[in-house]
Amino acid sequence: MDLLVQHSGWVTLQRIVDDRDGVLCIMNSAKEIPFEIRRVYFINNLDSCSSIRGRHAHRKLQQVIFCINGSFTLSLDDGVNRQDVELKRENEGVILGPMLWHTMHDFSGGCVLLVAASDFYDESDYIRSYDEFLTLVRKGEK
Ligand code: T46
Repeated sequence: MDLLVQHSGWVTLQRIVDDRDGVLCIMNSAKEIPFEIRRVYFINNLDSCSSIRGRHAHRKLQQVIFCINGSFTLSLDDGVNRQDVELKRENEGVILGPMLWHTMHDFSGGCVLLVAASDFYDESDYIRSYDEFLTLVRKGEK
């Protein structure tokens, strides 16, 4: 599926399957991941498929989000266009660039999210109000 929202795109990791059990995927900083990685975090133990995470945008942070087990739906909104993407392949990630409202939901059983981020955690980089997000997008368009 093409990603039509701004500040996004697909990242495909090399996936190695050999004559042993298991699948090996590799992410290289500033190669497949389009920035230097400063932080990696994961989200697991999602007990309810009706849980909702995200619902924010970042001012400057760049991230790539993967679903390394199970599946979930990623809703993207650049302030003009919206798109829902199902993440279910462990080697296919989605870029979450700055100023992209994102929401994660409809988690399958055993779903595990892995995120590579360009910087350390900084709450002041989060936009957690959708109204503020839209105001900032509209200001940026002028
Ligand atoms: C994002 C999506 C994809 C920290 O203290 N350090 C960290 O590195 C992170 C990621 C979170 N936190 C704290 C901040 C909150 O008190 O953990 C708590 C939960 O964070 P949040 O509500 O932002 O979690 P999600 O799942 O909604 O969002 C996370 C990332 O925080 C966010 O940057 O883009 O995953």
